[in-house]
Parts: sequence; C-alpha cells; structure tokens
Amino acid sequence: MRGFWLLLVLVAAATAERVFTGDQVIRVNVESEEQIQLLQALETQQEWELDFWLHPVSTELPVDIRVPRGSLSSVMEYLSANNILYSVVINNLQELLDEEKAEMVVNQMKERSTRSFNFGAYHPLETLYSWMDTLVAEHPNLVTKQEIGRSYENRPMYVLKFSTGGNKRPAIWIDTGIHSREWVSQATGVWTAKKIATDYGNDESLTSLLNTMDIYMLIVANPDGYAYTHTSDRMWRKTRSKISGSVCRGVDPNRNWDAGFGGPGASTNPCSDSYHGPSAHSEIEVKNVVDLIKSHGNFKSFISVHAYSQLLMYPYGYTCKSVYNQAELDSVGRAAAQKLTSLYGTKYKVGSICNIIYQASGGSIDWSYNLGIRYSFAFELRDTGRYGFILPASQIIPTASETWLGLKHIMEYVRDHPY
Ligand code: INF
Ligand code: ZN
Repeated sequence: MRGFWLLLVLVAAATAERVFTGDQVIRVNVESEEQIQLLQALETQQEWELDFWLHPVSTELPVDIRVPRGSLSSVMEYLSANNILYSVVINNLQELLDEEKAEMVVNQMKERSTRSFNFGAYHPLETLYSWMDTLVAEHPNLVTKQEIGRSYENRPMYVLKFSTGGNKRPAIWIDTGIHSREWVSQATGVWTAKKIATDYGNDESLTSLLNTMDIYMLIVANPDGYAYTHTSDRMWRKTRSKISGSVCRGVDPNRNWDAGFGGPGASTNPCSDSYHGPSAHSEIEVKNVVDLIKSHGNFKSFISVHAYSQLLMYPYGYTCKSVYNQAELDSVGRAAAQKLTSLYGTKYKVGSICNIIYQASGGSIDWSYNLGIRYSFAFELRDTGRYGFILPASQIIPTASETWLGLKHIMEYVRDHPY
C-alpha cells in the first residue's frame, strides 16, 4: 500500500503542471541606448531564468519580462542599481493562470451540457480537432480537412481548405499558433474559419474571392507545443523536439525557416526560447508546411498570426533591407490596419519586421516571400502588454472580429491584383 501511494505521488509529480506562483511580469519603458545594453546583458544572463516576453531592442518599444519569484529581489536590485525604472504589470502570474483554467473548466461543462462550441473560450487540442470535423460536416461543399503530416510527437497537423472547386487555384495561406503560448492566435484562427464558412454565399466580397481562390488555414501550427501549454507549461513557445547534446527541448519554429537561417536575431543555444534549431526545416512541423506550400505551387499570399503587440508586419526580418514591393506592402498593410482599427479603435503599427520590432532570422514570412509569395504578412494580435500571452477569453471574439477586417482587406487586395 505504501508503495502504491509513493507511486501515485511520483506520477503526480511527474505529470505536474509548472506553477508560476509569485512570478511577476514587469515592464521597462526604455529610455536610452545604455539601458538597452543593460537589459540585453540581463537577457543573456541565465541564472535568474528570466522570460523576456518583449526583448530589449530599441528605445521605442517597452521590454516585458516574466521574473520568477525567486529572482525578483535580484532583478529589482539590478534595475535600481542601474537607475532603470519599471512597473509591475502582472503581480502574480499564477493567479491569472488559475482564473484562465477555472474559466476553461466551467466552459467545458457548459459546452458538454449544451452540445455547443463557444468561440469565446480557449480549448484544448482535442476539442479544436473535433470542432474541425463539425465545421467540415456543416459545410461539406466548402470545407475539407487535410492532414499535412505529423508533429514530432506524432500528432496530426490539420489544414482546413476552403474551396469552391478548380484545381490548385491561386491560394491564400493563414497559419495561427506557431508559438504555442500565444493562445489568442489559435482562438482567432478558429473564429476566422467559422466566419469564412458562414459568410460564403452571404457576404458578396468573400463569395467572389472564394469563387476564384482557395484559402488554407493551419490553426494549430505547433500542436505539441499547444498540448504542452495545456498540460505542463502555459509559457511554452517552441516545438517539443529533443536536441542531441542538450537537456533542453524544443526549437523556435519561427527561427527555423530557410531564410537567413542562423543569422542575427536567433539563438544557437537550445535552452533559449529563440533557438533556431540544428538546421533549416529541422522541425517536422515547419517541414510539413514547406512541403505543402512548395508542392501546391500557387500560393499568392502567406499570413502568419502571432500575439502580442498589435503589429502588422511584412518582410524582412533577417535583414533591414527593404523588399522590392515594400511600398505596396506598406500601403496594403496600412489600409488593412485602418480597417481593423475601425471596429473598436485598437491601434496597430505597420512596417517591416526588422524595422518595427527587431532583426529576426529564419522567420516564416521571409521564407514565403523569398519563395515568390509576394503578399506575405505577419500579425501580432492583442494586447499591448496588460495581459500579454494570458489575454482573457472575453477578448477572443473582439480580437478575431477586428482582425478579420484586416485579413479580409489583404485577401481582397490579393484577389484584385493577380500575378
Ligand atoms: N514575436 C516575433 C518572433 O517570432 C514575431 C516575428 C514575426 C518575428 C515574424 C519574425 C517574423 O519573435 C513573437 N511574438 O513571437 O508573437
Ligand atoms: Zn509569436
């Protein structure tokens, strides 16, 4: 009997979810180049196990850092010794996570008893996957589900294809959730898929679009990571692959593409959240998308959806050189952002990745652009940091609704500018 209890405790410990009790998220409004350097030194330092939600890059952008409880006093000391002011944005991260989880549990019970799906809630992977089947069943003449391959841990990766016929029509790609902890991204993907399905035949513009083009949506681009954020570590961003020679797992799937791979703005350290991986397309999740896009050969737009910061970006990330149609991308992006803002006043910044956030190599939209997909964009959805990755579920539908206006503008532009 004692052995049984011991085993139970061991199993519980082995499957236990990471807790963030007392962890704080602090914000620094950077005031000088010197402060950036001091914060960068803090980021390269590893013993305090800091998690930079927003990196120190320029005096125009804030820096958000999740500070583990045990490192709080050291960090505070470092900052005040260097005259760096900060504010506490999230006082106890675990409290927010507990609320998020409680809401999910309540919602799950409601969904079970009403046999419905709540678009204003976060869901585990299995629920999203079975919802996809429901969507396909409701719209059999428009929506199909394709398995494009399996993840590192052998989970299927599903693409929803919206098509009214034809053979490899010009197509638009939308992926959400490449970084697993950015939950509003996957949730926005779900809402958007439903919106496309219900608006076809009702909304004139979308109908005309789908009469000549196809839309592909990969809603959970990093399924292992997503599952892991639900069971084990809400803050997990990367894939879950094993790295030979390291105790750390996972590659940043947005540093793993063959576009400036291994250059500035990616880490060689497997323990880093921006680790680029052993080689370009080493991550099966990335490779599966690469193979689909290449074998299809007729994608005209590639849109990747992240959170948070409220940005609409175009290539490049691996260099600050501008692309040949930068003026066009900038004006399309600005018009899209304006439409997004028109719904609730949510403000977006528009620009190239390198110019508005930081140099980041191996990103997906740089790869798609270099492949010849001229209309490549990346969104960073809500918010600007109050909740960061833990955006309350009450903001899912507003976020998705406003984003839809921006997405739709890009898609209409692509429809009207064939190449
Ligand atoms: N931030 C950026 C990142 O991958 C966003 C980005 C997008 C970089 C596209 C390069 C290309 O580091 C986040 N936050 O992941 O969502
Ligand atoms: Zn991201």
